Amino acid sequence: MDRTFVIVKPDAVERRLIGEIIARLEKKQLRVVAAELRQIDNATAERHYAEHAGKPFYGDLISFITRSPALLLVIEGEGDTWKVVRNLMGATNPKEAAPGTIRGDLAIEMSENLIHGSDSAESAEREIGIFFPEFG
Ligand code: D4T
Repeated sequence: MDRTFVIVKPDAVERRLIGEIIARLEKKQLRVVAAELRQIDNATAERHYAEHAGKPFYGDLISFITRSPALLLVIEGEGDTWKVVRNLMGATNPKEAAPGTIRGDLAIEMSENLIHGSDSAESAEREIGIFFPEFG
């Protein structure tokens, strides 16, 4: 089985979109194999977003991802699961995300784009290790 890591971000939880987002993943025949509603602490957010440290949007990104609870998910599929999830998510900028994708249908601002999904098999392994060490 092939796993990836997803965050249903604070904006999605605040907007009552947990069900809508999980439904889209499940309809694609992906499985939820771990789930936890957790307010991400600063140290964990900084570890997760280390690649963005120093960028102009970094401070706002850390404030956003830690501002209220997020739903952390490990998602399982038959292969290339990270890619399947990224395709369902749509482009990072919701204004450019295709209709039919989660961001294309449900988001409008880059800073509030509802969902994170690992961008490679290596990232998936790293991120599952950060958020669900017992799965590592
Ligand atoms: P995440 O990591 O949240 O799944 O988003 P992406 O993988 O699609 O995009 P990313 O890593 O490039 O960006 C991380 C996060 O930062 C926000 N962001 C990004 C922002 O607010 N302004 C920006 O200019 C960029 C590039 C959105 C997603």
